[in-house]
Amino acid sequence: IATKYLKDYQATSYLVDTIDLKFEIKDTFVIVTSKTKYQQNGASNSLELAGSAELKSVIIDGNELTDYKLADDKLSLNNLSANFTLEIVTHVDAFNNKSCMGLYASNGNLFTQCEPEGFRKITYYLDRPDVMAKFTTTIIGDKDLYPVLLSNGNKISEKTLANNQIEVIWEDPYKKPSYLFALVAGKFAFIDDTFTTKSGRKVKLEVYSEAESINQCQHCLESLKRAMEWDEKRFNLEYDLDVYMIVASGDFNMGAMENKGLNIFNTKYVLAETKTATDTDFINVEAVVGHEYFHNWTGNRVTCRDWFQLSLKEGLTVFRDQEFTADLHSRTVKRIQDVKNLRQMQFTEDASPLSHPVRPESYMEINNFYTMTVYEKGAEVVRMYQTILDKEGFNRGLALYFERHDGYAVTCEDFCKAMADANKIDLSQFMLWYSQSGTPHLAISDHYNEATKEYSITFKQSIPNNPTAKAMLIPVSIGLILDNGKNIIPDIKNHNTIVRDNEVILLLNEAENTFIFGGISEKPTPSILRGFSAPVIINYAYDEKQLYTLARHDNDSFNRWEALQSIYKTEINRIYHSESPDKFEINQNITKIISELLNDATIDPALKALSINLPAFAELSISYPNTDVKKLVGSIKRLKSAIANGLETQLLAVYKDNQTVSYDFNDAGKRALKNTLLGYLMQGNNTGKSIELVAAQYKNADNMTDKIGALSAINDIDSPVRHQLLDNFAQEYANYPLVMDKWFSLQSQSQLPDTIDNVANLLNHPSFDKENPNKLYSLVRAFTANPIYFNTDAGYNFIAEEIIRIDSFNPGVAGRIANGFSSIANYESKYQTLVKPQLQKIMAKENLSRDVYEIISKTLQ
Ligand code: BAL
Ligand code: ZN
Repeated sequence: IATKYLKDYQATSYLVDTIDLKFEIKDTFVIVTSKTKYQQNGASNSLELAGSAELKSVIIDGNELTDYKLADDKLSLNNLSANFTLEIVTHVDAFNNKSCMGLYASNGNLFTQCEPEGFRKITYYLDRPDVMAKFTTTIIGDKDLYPVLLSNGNKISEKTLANNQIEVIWEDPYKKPSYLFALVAGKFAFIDDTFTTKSGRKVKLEVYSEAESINQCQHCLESLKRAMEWDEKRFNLEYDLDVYMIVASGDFNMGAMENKGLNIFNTKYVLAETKTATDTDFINVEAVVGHEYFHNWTGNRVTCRDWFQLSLKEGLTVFRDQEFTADLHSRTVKRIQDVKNLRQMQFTEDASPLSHPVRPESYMEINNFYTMTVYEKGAEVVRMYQTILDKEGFNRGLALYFERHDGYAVTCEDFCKAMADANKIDLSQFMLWYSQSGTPHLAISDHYNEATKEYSITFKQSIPNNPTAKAMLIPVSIGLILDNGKNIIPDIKNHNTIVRDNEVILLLNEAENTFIFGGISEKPTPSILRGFSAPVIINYAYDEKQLYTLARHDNDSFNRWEALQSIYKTEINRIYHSESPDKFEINQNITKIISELLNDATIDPALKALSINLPAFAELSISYPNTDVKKLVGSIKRLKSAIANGLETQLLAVYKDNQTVSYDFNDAGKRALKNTLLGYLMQGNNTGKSIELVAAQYKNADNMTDKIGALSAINDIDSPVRHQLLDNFAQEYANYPLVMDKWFSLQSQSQLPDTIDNVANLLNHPSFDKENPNKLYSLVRAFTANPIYFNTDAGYNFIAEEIIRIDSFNPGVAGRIANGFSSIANYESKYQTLVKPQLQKIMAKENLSRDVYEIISKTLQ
């Protein structure tokens, strides 16, 4: 299997002016006719087009060609003129396509997914992002089967033909690469509204879904309006077509897709109403609607030159959606959630055999690079520009980026250069964030000079799994705190620092940097990496007293949370290394500070919930070389039950105080706190009483958050109540596929001993669908995050068999599940011994996809 390299990039020998597509939907297949105008670009008069659909005819400037070369999914054309029109007819087997890539059917409706390389499954084309063209799309289908026919841009004609057929023509006035092409055909209901842009243009907004779920679409439509308004206010970016459409599909590999003017979404990120969606679902729908909308500028108007640059649009757009959520809800809560996610998913990826830079230098299958590193670390990289340049400077850079590159396919250098030029600074060292893989570590030491009243702090940067890495530009936001809890704004003596409002940012740029602060009356406690100003791991030997000072007095709310996390991590580490973890007596200062926190009326309940949440196994495991999986899971559990027993009365009282009367989304924080506390109480000794609480909460719940909260709390407890509630839930929501996904996920996460058998049996549950991506993610992929049961012979075998089964119809989903094997490299060697034959079995599968081959072969290395 060939590897593609960034260094080999070459422009194409021809470019495309226009492409006219015609889709004729027949009973068992779709006839696609593409008429493309090509124009020479350089000296070569040969052209290679990517494609894998059944090729029926090739016509160049009206003359049928018969001696074309078709091999390895490529159509080669030679001796071409400088300008010519190529007409290609293909037959697309859309109704049997289970890969959810290209043109495929889902529940009788037709959808496309072209990013990154799905367009080649439809016709033969220069299917790469640097070939941008104007698209016109004609769709012809049966009026009863396909009353709704949609594509990108504006609808320019609709008419009825003979034999009950309708024909609709769409024209997209903006040039775009093929990955942004979309088509939808079928029976849908829709809701609509309008949005008037800041320059007064009235835009039609439409959300489509199957009729039975259209009453769950209003939140999506409202979220779209909020996103449009926010992007105008925050970044001065306005929508550019007459209509914006979102269509929900129940079969979709990703979350959603930003096709120009016609977003296609996984139902998971469209449908949301209180009875069936949790508070988190509501926030996620809003965030994903925002994300796809924001792509209209960052991705569509300015796109990527090649797929190595994927983070150019994804990192930037994730940053934009994170800011959208932060501006609309709690900024601190959002930041903490994003950092938790980064640590659990991206830091682990970066510590695994699949570690790669934000801009990878090579790939076998680009589908494998829609990763946490490209998306989430990419977003952190964009955030650092803003941290260094401030909001105004960042906005100036972004404006220059659009001024220079609107309508073009560009690179990460172009983005960096726009930021640098707009602010007249040199950011060349910053580019290392795109090319160096691995999480940087900062070893930090400090010194206080009593005589001079100077405090100095030294940072040594390194990337442990990338020893040749060069020193990067790392912005470290810092504060100093005195023993009495006072936060001081220090007088800084170095040049490479930024002092802005109440913030001091140190710019690390060498293997070792020292910063000196004057006028400090006593040895302070440093509050380092405020707001998580860079995606790094810091190592500073805080003593216990310092951590409690930070947890109580740091002005930076993120670092108050972070100090508590460090307190928990220290304790978990002590338990892990103790003689008998089961009997370990925990430090009473922990229960004391949690008690204080819960009593503090000034702290918002959502933040309280996050503050008492212990760090997850995935996040901790990377700092335990040769992780003893069971011991680490047990150590976290031990801390949790000790807190539950130590504070039982108070936890119960706060649980009761945070009951909500009738559902209001604004009480989400209270629900988060209440459900976190219920989870704690269930881990305590008073199991009987806690089970009663769970049963009562489940019974009285008027919203999905509280139902799931109750089920999660009892999910690891072997009690008949657990079975009753799960059965009751399955009956009530049998007709709600997204809700059943939660039910499958819960069971795949359970720590009860029958979990593996149960998960395997659930594949045959009537609500399960062995070919549906959401179902496979909720049960099979979710199981790879169950540390105790996935990491067993039977667990590895189950996942390997599923990967082999799924790979034959949906390599994209199989590849995503295969990722679950990568973290094992950090565990005790017995796990590697167990998993190896399973990985070899996958490698031996006939016709193994590129997707799975690449992931498993790298994991095996
Ligand atoms: N472009 C793929 C889906 C997304 O990131 O929006
Ligand atoms: Zn995206």
